[in-house]
Amino acid sequence: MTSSNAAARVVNDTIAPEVLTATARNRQTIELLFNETLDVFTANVPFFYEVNGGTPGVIAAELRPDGRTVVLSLNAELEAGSPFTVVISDVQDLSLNTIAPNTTITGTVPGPEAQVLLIDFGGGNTTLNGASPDDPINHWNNLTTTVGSTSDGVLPNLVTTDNTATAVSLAMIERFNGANENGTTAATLFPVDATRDSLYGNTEPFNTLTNIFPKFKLTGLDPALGYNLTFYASRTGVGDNRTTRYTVAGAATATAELNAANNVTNVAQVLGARPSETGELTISLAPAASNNNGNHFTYLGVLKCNRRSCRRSSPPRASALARSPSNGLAAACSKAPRLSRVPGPPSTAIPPAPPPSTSPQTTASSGSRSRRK
Ligand SMILES: [Ca+2]
Ligand SMILES: [Ca+2]
Ligand SMILES: [Ca+2]
Repeated sequence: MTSSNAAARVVNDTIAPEVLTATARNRQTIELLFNETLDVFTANVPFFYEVNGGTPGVIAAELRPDGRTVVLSLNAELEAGSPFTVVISDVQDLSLNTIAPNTTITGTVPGPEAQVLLIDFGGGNTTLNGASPDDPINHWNNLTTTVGSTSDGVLPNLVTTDNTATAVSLAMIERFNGANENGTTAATLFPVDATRDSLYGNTEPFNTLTNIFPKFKLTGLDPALGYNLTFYASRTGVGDNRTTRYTVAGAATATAELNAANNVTNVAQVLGARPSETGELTISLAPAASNNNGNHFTYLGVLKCNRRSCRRSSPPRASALARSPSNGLAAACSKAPRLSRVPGPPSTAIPPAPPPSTSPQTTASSGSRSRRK
C-alpha cells in the first residue's frame, strides 16, 4: 500500500474490541455497547453471548446501524431490580480482531420503581414500537385529538416503555385546540413521529376557539414516589417566541418552560414531582411571559414520565431546599436523579412566571405572525 492510498479505511488495527456497557432496556432485551465498530457477521451470532450462565437464553443478537451496539433478545424475562451478567466470546472488529475470551460485563435490570411512560401528543402520525433514533424498542402511548380535543376524554392504563400496562391513566380536564404537524423531523431525542406533531392551545381566537388553556392529569400514581416529567415540543418555520409554561400540581406546584419555536433539542423538566394524596399530578399549559406569538400558541409534543424512588425517611436537606426555594416539588424529593442525557434548562432555575394574559395583546405588527398555528 502506498501513501497515496488514502481510501484505505482500516489501517493496522490489531487491538481487540472491548465491551463498555450492558444495559437492560427491558426485562427481555439487553443492549451491549462496544468501543469500536464490529464485524456484523460475528456480532449477530446469538451463540457468542451468554446471559446469567445460559438462563435465559439469547435468541437473537442484532448489530444496530451505529456498528457498536448489539441488542440481545432473551427467551425469558430477567428479574426486575436484579443484576445480570453477559459473557462474550468470538465477536470481532472490522479487522477481525477477536474480543478477549470470556469477556464479562454486568448490568442491573430496572426495578419496578424505574417505570418509564412515554406519551406522544399529536395527530395521526402515532408512535409505535418501531424504529427510533434513540431506542428502537420503546413502547409509546398516543394522545391524539380524539381524546386531546375533549375536556373529559381518558387515555386509560398507559403502558411503560417495555409495554407493561399500568394503573396510570391520562384524563383530560381542559381540551387542546387541535394537532399541529409542523414539528421537527431532525430530533434525535425521540422518534420522528413523536417530535413532528403536537397538540396546541391558544389565547386569541383560532379555529373559532379562544382562551384554550390545555389541562390534564395523570391518575393512578404512587403518592409515596417522585416523578420526573420531561416536556418536549417543536414548531418549525416560525420567527417568534412560542414559549409554553407547564405547571405541574401535586403535593406541591412547580413550573418549567420551553420555547417550541424551531426547537430541535431542548426539553423542559420538572424533577421529583410528588403526586397528591390521591395519586394525581395535574399538568396545565399556558403561554409564558416571553411568548410573543399573535395567538399565544402553546404546545406539547411529548411527555416523558419517569417514576423514581423517593425515600420518605430521607427528608430533603436544608441545603437542597435553599438551592431551590421556589420549587417545592423538586425540593420535596431531592433524591430524584437528574436526567443528564438531555439538554435543556432545569426547572429549578426557572422562576415562576406571572399569570398569562387572557386578553388579546396589541395587534400583531408583522405579517410573519401568521394566523397559522
Ligand atoms: Ca480494534
Ligand atoms: Ca405523533
Ligand atoms: Ca408528538
